[in-house]
Amino acid sequence: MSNVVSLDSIFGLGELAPPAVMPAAPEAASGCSSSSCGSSDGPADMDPAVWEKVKNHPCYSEEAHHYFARMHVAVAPACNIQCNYCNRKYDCSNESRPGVVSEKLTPDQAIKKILAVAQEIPQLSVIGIAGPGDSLAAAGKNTFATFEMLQKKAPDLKLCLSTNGLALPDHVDTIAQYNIDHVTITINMVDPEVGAQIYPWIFYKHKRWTGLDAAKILHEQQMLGLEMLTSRGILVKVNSVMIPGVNDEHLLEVNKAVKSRGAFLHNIMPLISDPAHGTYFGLNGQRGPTAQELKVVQDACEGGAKLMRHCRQCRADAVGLLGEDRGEEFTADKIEAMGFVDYDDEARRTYREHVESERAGRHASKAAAQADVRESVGFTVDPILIAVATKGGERINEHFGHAKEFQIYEVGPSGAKFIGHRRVDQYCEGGSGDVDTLDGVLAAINDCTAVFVAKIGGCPSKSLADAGIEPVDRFAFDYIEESALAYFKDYAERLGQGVVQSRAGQDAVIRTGALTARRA
Ligand code: CLF
Ligand code: SF4
Repeated sequence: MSNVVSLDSIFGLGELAPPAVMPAAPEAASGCSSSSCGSSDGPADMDPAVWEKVKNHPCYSEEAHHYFARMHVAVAPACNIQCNYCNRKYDCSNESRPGVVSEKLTPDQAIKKILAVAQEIPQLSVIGIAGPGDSLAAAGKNTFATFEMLQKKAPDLKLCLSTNGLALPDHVDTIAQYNIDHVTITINMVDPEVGAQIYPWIFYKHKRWTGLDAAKILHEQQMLGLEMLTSRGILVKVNSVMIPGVNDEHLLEVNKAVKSRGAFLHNIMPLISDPAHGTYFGLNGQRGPTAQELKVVQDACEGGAKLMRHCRQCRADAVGLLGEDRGEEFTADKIEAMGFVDYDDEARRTYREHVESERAGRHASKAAAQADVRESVGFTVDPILIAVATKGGERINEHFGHAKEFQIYEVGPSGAKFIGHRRVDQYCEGGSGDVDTLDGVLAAINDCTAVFVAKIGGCPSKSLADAGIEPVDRFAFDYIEESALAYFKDYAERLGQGVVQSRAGQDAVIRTGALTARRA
């Protein structure tokens, strides 16, 4: 496979008409724009040094996740705590979906794999270590051995790690020493009473602790580790698993506590719970939240620590853009067959230059589209949700029947804001659609007013329309946010005429099954 660097060829944009001409930028934009909310902050909203660190990191910048890929290397098999949502036979739920066993790697194998993947995927910008256990258990030996080598072999790749935080204070100096600029801590509580319902035990200072004692130690270590990292200028993202009835309301307090200690982002993720995973929660009927329950908690946290809403809860050996997993292209035997791969960053550099120039133009066109809506619609119409079929590049460039996830945007007078994604099974396999699968898609986007696609057949179009969700293909291959705002303007007009109805109050199902999306 060659190293393709054009955005058009990477995202398959060239097969269709060029995007519509975007409106000119207004002379001045004010108020909350889509690029000034949450993790979608842009260069105008932050310190230039921080922007440099996050602009190509798909998890730390919502905008970057449309363009850049991450790769996890599963070098950390051990764990020092037990979470009630984890079954140790499977991957770490902190940064991955349980239920799929990883191919565990030694640091040497990991480096070989990273160099091979970096040559094949020019979008690759970040290497993360997120399990399958805890990256800092067992003294973080494999984690740091991998990063030490990687720093020398491929210095253009950002280093990122994820931890439950128990051992974090012991390793902050090493993290700083290896220039690991991005650290995720999973913090599900700041009250040990809540923690005791999530963690049956921890292993700390050569001893197993249970109950409130365990939760208290974990909490103190997490807070200390967070403070130590942020005081050194290391960007910290906090992941929280939302467990209805256990910590859902409590997450507001978590948000405040991590904000006051300097966390850069807060990522509230839905609990993945299924008896088939064999977890304590799964076996005891603990459910995960619905889409609207998750959104209510996330919305309540707005104004506190900035929220990340584009997490895909990826596997500990995930490879590719968020929302896709190209891991099967890079199994150990395939890497072996590729032979020795040397470091070469030319394709990645060229790709980053393309992205940089494309993104610069986008900020103005988004602001212009938003100003147009604000002027013509005002704040008289409530925001709506739309689902988008996309392969990346911030464009509507996926067919309805090929989508394995839909990106969800909230669109209104304040702009178009990415608020999440919904995994689905692919409706069309081998040229024909499956009715049962379509029911699953409808359930996943049931709170949306419209679904934006590059193309859609007559049959699913009718089912969507019957369910009250408008299929929209007139923006095929255009940019998402500008198209969403143009649609909202038209929707507001039709709503005023009584031609369409509001879908306020609908809820949708978050699918907890496997992420099996693969780039065709
Ligand atoms: Fe990996 Fe995590 Fe780094 Fe990202 S993932 S270690 S910060 S490079 Fe990203 Fe995946 Fe969500 Fe994690 S989408 S699970 S937040
Ligand atoms: Fe599982 Fe990760 Fe929790 Fe350890 S920290 S028990 S590996 S979810």
